[in-house]
Amino acid sequence: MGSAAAPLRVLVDMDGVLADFEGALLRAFACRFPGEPRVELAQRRGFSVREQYHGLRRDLAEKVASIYESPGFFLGLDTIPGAIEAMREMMLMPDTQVFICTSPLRKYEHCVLEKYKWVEKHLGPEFVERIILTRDKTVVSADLLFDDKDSIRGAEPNPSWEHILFTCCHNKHIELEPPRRRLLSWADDWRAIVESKRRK
Ligand code: U2P
Ligand code: MG
Repeated sequence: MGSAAAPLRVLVDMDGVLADFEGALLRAFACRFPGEPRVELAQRRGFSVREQYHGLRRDLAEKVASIYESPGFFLGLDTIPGAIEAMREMMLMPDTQVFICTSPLRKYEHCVLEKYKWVEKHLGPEFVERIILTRDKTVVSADLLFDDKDSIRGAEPNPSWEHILFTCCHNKHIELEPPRRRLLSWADDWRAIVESKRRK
């Protein structure tokens, strides 16, 4: 008896992968605190912007956090080049389930609503149906997770997905241990990564 291949499930992160969190943050910080030192995108290291600003000068941590906690910040993020086209194409691939998997800030007041609105604005209502909002991505089951965070930890020590590190200013200097893989941008061959996960 022939068995149909199970559909492939792909999780796509939001900030740093679909939405340009880092670019908007730097612009808004420079505008709101023009006299303060800032970290240019080429100097970004480590996932947490807050931590890097804390290292620069302790009180800058609160200042930079106040930017991404402000109303309008998440809704106003630009799209990452090629992201919208890639999501639309991925969604149309046969035997492929696409979900947006994103974590809300602990200070969730504006972030949660605005993440939903951003998805509706840039991708449309069919993608709003596909939002998974969680502080712990390890408990979500899938074949792939495209995410710019270099280390994704949570309650599940062995997540079902393969994490593909999406290159972003803060992670581009990290040398991955094999067999970990990167997607350099949406112009890179994400289709080949998706196809590589299909069960033969
Ligand atoms: O912290 C919750 C989520 O907000 C985004 N974030 C926050 C701080 C930071 O320095 N960088 C950053 O990207 C992330 O959202 P996601 O990538 O899951 O969409 C982070 O998980
Ligand atoms: Mg991210």
